[in-house]
Amino acid sequence: LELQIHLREALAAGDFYLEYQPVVDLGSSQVTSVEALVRWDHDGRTVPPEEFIGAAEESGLIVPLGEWILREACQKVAVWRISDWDIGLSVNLSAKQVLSSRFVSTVAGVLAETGLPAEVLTLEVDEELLLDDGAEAVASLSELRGLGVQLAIDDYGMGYASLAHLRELSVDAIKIDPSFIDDLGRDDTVTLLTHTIIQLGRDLGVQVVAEGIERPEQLEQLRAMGCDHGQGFLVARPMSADGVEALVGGEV
Ligand code: G
Ligand code: G
Ligand code: MN
Ligand code: NA
Repeated sequence: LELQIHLREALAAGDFYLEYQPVVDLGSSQVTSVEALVRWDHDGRTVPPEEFIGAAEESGLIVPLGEWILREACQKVAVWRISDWDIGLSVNLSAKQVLSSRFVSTVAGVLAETGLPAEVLTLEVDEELLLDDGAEAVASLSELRGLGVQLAIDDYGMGYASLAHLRELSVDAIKIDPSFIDDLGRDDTVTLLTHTIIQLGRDLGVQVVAEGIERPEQLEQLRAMGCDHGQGFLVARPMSADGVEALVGGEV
């Protein structure tokens, strides 16, 4: 409960900030998009989202916090795009946000306000969201997709009935869970499953992003398997907006 009070105060005080993790095209090694990740410095340390997203969901604060995250990230990427940098943006959503009654109008409003084209924004949802409140969530997400927003399934492959989810919700991308990438080349079954997910994405015309790339062999293997995009500490860590600008240097 104390945490929830601190979170509310932090939002009011503007104490949250965003980092951006670059996502690269594995063919060209170019940065094609960034994933926005929320951060909170509190009591002299950076509190990981795992420690506060849950509390924000329970208290309902995730709705205004999520709106702040979306607006902040869209504003930043809209500025980059004005400088002629063709970059996409991914934002993570929690179920509570998607199920809030004003979710669709909030996203549409933020896009209109920031001038960010809908196609530039990818909303990431995990498979859990499609379980409990599936129908309602799918309706809202599909409405946004109708406006041109892209959808991605995050942490793909870890959910119950991962294949069925691709039938329930039309998506533009799947992000392979880091646990698969971690065992890539070490565990034959995992390697085969990863290859199968990449092939599935290709057959469905869905982009495939491998997450949690930490070792050069993983990168090589994913390239050889024809995986479209990659993300991970080996490629680039989550960093400040200034860090992203410095990384891509001349491009901006
Ligand atoms: O950035 P990091 O690895 O610490 O993220 C840990 C977890 O927190 C991940 O599951 C990630 O999706 C989640 N997360 C990070 N930023 C956000 C955010 O802006 N909104 C939501 N809902 N989850 C986030
Ligand atoms: O659940 P989601 O995929 O949104 O989680 C994103 C989080 O994963 C990021 O906040 C980031 O801190 C973390 N992350 C990104 N790349 C790597 C990596 O290569 N290794 C590990 N352990 N975590 C990573
Ligand atoms: Mn994510
Ligand atoms: Na996520």
